[in-house]
Amino acid sequence: MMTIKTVQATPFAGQKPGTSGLRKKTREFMQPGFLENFVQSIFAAIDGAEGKTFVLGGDGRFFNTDAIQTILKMAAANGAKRVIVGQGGLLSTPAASHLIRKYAADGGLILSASHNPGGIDADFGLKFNGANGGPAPEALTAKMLAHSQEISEYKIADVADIDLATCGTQDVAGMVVEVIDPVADYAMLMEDLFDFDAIRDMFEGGFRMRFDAMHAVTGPYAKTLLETRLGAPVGTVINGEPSPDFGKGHPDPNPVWAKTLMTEMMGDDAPDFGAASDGDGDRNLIVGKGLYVSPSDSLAVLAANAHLAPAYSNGIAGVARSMPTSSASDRVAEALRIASYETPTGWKFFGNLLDAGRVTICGEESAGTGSDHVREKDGLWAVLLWLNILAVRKQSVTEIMADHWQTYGRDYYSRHDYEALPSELATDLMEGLAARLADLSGQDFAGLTVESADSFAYHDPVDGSDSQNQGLRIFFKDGARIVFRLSGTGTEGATLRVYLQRFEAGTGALFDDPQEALAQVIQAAHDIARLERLGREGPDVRT
Ligand code: G16
Repeated sequence: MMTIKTVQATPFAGQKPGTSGLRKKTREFMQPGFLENFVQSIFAAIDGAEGKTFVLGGDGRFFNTDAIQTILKMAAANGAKRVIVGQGGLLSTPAASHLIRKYAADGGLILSASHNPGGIDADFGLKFNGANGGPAPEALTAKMLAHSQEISEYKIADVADIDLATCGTQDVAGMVVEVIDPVADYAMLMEDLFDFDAIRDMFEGGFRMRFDAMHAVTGPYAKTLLETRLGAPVGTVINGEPSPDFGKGHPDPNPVWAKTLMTEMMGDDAPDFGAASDGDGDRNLIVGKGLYVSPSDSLAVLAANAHLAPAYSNGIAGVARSMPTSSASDRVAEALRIASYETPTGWKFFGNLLDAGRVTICGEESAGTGSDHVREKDGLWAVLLWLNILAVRKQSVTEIMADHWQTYGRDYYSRHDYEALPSELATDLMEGLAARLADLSGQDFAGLTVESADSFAYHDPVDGSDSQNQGLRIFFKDGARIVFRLSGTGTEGATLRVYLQRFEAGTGALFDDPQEALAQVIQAAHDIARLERLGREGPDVRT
């Protein structure tokens, strides 16, 4: 006879979801009651779990399966009807988004701290996605927080652990648990979107690719899609076994953390195309032979060429980018005479635009690109769209970039991150800068004259909601821009992000090193924010 236990709960401080769900140190998540309180708060925020269907899975990091067991038992105790869970507890974030939509679930719980390292001394995270497959909007995360602050009890079924290893259906305290192959539905979706025959022919013709799964969740997805279905040679996918600590690595697909791939791609015998994805499979890195493609440029190229893939052959409705992302995609939207939108950082802000059919493709400087096929950014989708474009255009990545920049001009772009700063110092710097914004116009820094400065606010044109204080923007007379913003995904102190951008016309120097091309803008950022106050030699990460 199964029992439903009602357990007394005391609120925890610090259950405020950030840019993408609740991210904390793993040990904090493992404290007795911490996960339980937040899960109960999610259920409360969506007016209960009774009779509902959820999708559940994570990126395989340390504590993933323990957390899944707890969530399944809590879903059962709260009266959920059915939970679809990835075999072994695995689901990439885009695959989870797809399953929510495909099986008309009421939502999904996704366990990941994305690109942050995994392990008992690293990071863990949990986010809730709604029935459209997208991350909970701010109004919903505010309800979760409110409930977490006044929680007095949670419910959990007192049952044995559920078998996650075998695909099939089980009954857990009256709730159906369906363990499914995490890859199958997603792979079918990708086959619908892209010209697999053209890509297969390209591989048959000797096209060489390297995909670094970074010991994270995309390994099984990439092997199935690239090696099994598209015929790329075995070994195309490296680091393809998900591991709880990502092989002790940092599963963040940027030139710093994907160093092995970058070194190979810059070498003499580099493959034609290189790519990587992050912990939960929603980010991507694109690199050609000897040429790194910045995420902002990748978004612009994908928007300009999407019509070459079957799913977008009738054109795209519009493009959205997060504010700190470069203006490269705006130029494409203008040329295509389609709408473009500028939203705050966070994929959740794209959901309404996608649902309303105002945009088809979205992207962010933080290495996320995606389309209306799901409501998350999607790493392998971006890689496959690139492959589809390469297969149709029969050109190298460098040729495609050269053509793109000659047509639209190049937005030289880089982001400098200062990580794990004392929170007070970072807040102080931002507040001080915010207070000086109004006086900056007309002032010169490193030879650049400020034209205007503001704190970015967003008015959602679909639901009318407003979001304030989304980053400090400084525009210069020659079209350069600097943005200062504090990250909302860190788990230690504060991370200051400095986003740097400068436009070069299509007739100018298009292949300079971005750090050199941006030297003046970088100096201006230092002078304006007096970055020497951080006491650092330089940024921890330059994208
Ligand atoms: C999340 C969000 C993205 C955001 C990124 C960085 O990505 O979904 O929209 O751009 O964090 O956010 P921040 O600058 O606040 O750290 P992910 O891949 O970590 O889920």
